[in-house]
Amino acid sequence: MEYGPSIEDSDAVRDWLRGRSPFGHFIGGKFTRSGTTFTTRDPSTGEVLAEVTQGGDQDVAEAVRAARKAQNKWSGLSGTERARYLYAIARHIQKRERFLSVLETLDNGKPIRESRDIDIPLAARHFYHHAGWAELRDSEFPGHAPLGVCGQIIPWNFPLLMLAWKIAPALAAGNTVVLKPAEYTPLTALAFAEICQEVGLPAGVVNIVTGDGATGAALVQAELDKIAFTGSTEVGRAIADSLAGTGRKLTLELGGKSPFVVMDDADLDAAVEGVVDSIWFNQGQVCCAGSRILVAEAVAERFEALLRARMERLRIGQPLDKSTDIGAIVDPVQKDRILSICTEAIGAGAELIGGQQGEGCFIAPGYLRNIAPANPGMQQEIFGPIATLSTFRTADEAVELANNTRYGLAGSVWSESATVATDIAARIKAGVIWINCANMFDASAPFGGYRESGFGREGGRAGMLDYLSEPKVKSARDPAPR
Ligand code: TXE
Repeated sequence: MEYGPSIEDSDAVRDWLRGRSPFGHFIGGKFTRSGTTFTTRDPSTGEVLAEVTQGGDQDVAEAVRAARKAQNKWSGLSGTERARYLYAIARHIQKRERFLSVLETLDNGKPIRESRDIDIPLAARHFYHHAGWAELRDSEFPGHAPLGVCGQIIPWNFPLLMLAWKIAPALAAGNTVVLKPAEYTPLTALAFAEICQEVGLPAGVVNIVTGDGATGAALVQAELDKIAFTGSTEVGRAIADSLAGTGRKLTLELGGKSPFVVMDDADLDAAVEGVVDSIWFNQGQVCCAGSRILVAEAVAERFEALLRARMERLRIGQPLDKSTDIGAIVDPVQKDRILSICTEAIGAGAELIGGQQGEGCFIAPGYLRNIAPANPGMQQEIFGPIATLSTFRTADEAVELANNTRYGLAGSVWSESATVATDIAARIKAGVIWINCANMFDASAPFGGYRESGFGREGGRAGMLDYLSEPKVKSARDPAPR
């Protein structure tokens, strides 16, 4: 028997889509009638998958009202009762794992191995983890209260997983939510809405409004208690500006240009495999991708030869094929963005190895070499399967290059010496540093950035605090306990 989703499973998903398209929003526990719609496509073929409703101010207002109405009751449930819903959601995600991974791959273009082994299991894991926090809220965070109604705007690179990162902690803390998925990938969020119905989640606790940036902007302006945004630095900055002075809580998880530092004593085979996991995972459309490879000059030639050989063995192809390593870029607009940064980088003197553009939304993996620190390819987030490769001579130089960025989301260090690795790791300014591994996630490990990568944390205790109010301090005049 074959393990995991196969191409045949896509028939069941297509039937599901045909039965529901055009999709409405999910507000107050029900799907609304569809309105003006937009199309979502399979980027690997251009096939239309479904029509989805473009949310306007009215839809957003209705969703916020539904969330507001549900909030007191939800927050007033005991931790155990809230946890029971989160456990049920986690189990239902697992039950529909095959279906959700095929749906995610169709809508996003990512290889099925990744949706099956990473996106969907981690989404379930996030709900399991936060079910625990729901039970512990009152004992672990005495004096804190839920914030109220949270608006959540998510990107298209990990659609269901980013939804889980946002919704699970919000609900565990006792908030209700209005979430807007990205316009390229709204489908797993709508399947998730069905899961909310299946587990009998009280109406209005989770609301999903689909649409583009204008819908997101309408959500930011609505009567909310918090906005949690993951997306581009530009939009994050605009949101922060528009909320200035409103006193509303905001967390931003933005772009990155994370360093991947290979010291001269590193296990080079392992480091090359790390590059595959880091920049060629999800076609490089990963906020914490190790997109700047910095390698010690003494081993650079050997490392590059290994890297090139490994890169040439990666299989580009149909995302639903289980042997595919590199699937499709999410949309032609994103593909053009990637190519235009590469062209700029080449114009500024860099040499591109690999990175050929294919038909449709495909780009082969590649890297830019002979690239100066100020080259736009070194400074801008390419958000595609193209890394940069440069060398350093000393540890200090490695740290200086690693920190030569406006971002500060993640990084990784490769060395066989724990002393060397931890010393470098401590000096890199980033929210997460991995040693001898990359892109490792766990629901209990807080994730988030510094500088232009944003602020706030998702996951674990720190992530819970971002969905709770500041603690109420007991006044000195309170009577002493007897
Ligand atoms: O992002 P946008 P795009 C980076 C990456 C990528 C670039 C552009 O470099 O190439 O951003 O991608 C919603 N008010 N990242 O254009 O526009 C939008 O509908 C409120 C890194 O897709 O930021 C979607 O739901 N919301 C990133 C979400 O914001 C608005 C992941 C993200 O879209 C809005 C994605 C507005 N004015 C892109 N405009 C990461 N950190 O992982 C758009 N949106």
